[in-house]
Amino acid sequence: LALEKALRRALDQREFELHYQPKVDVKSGQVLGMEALLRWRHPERGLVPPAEFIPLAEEIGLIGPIGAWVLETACRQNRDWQQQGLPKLRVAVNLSAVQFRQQNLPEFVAGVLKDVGLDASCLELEVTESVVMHNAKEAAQILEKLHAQGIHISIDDFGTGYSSLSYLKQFRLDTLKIDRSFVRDISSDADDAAIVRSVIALAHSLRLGVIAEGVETSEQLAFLESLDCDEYQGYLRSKPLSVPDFEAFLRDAI
Ligand code: G
Ligand code: G
Ligand code: NA
Ligand code: MN
Repeated sequence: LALEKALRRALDQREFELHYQPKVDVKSGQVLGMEALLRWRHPERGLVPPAEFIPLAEEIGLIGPIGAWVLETACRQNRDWQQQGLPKLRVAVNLSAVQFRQQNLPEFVAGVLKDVGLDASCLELEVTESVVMHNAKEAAQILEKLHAQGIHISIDDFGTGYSSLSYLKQFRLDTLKIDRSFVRDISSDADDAAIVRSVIALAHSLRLGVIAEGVETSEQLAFLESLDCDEYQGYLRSKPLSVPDFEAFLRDAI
């Protein structure tokens, strides 16, 4: 209950912040974009990771305003970086199940892009398989409306949900994100290597991009390159960084 009270106050008290982790081209090492990751700077508990408060936020109906704040903040930050002369990158925002089903999501996102003045092509939305699988018909319509604006759509944690592959051809998608649990032992575990190889082939034959998460070693990266993976994200290049640290990272990277 104390946590619930604190969470209700957090937006007003400006206790949320976004950290950013780069998405990198496997072959060239070029930074192509970044994922915005929500953090709660709690006055006593310190930096609280999203897994510890997003389920509660959904339960008590706070995910709407929090999600709106995340989307607006990430879009505004990206526009600011572009105005500062940094390269035009795409920012990825995570959507939970409740947010994805909120009334008029496509119209809401369009309004934010317009207000902020950010190209739709500079926004990516990450949703998990279970989010889109639940009521696939409705999900297909939402994704179509988002995609029609030029927004990129990624399937997060690909391979970990209970889903049928048939949704891949029903939905307007751009990228599959291979979950980091498959990447961890990729260079030593033949089964993980086979799964990752298959997901990359599947993505490419459906003309989708593919990004590997949780890349921590140059050995993993070399293996992913040999499998023709397009992009990667992970501690090898950078952990998620605060705004000033990510800015310094970007200036150094370009
Ligand atoms: O940042 P971290 O690596 O701890 O993220 C843990 C989980 O929290 C990830 O699954 C990520 O998708 C989710 N997450 C991070 N930021 C957000 C956000 O702004 N909104 C939602 N719905 N989930 C987020
Ligand atoms: O949305 P998703 O659940 O995939 O969120 C990404 C999570 O993975 C975040 O919590 C982020 O901090 C974490 N992460 C990002 N890169 C790495 C990495 O290289 N190794 C590990 N263990 N975690 C990572
Ligand atoms: Na994500
Ligand atoms: Mn993920």
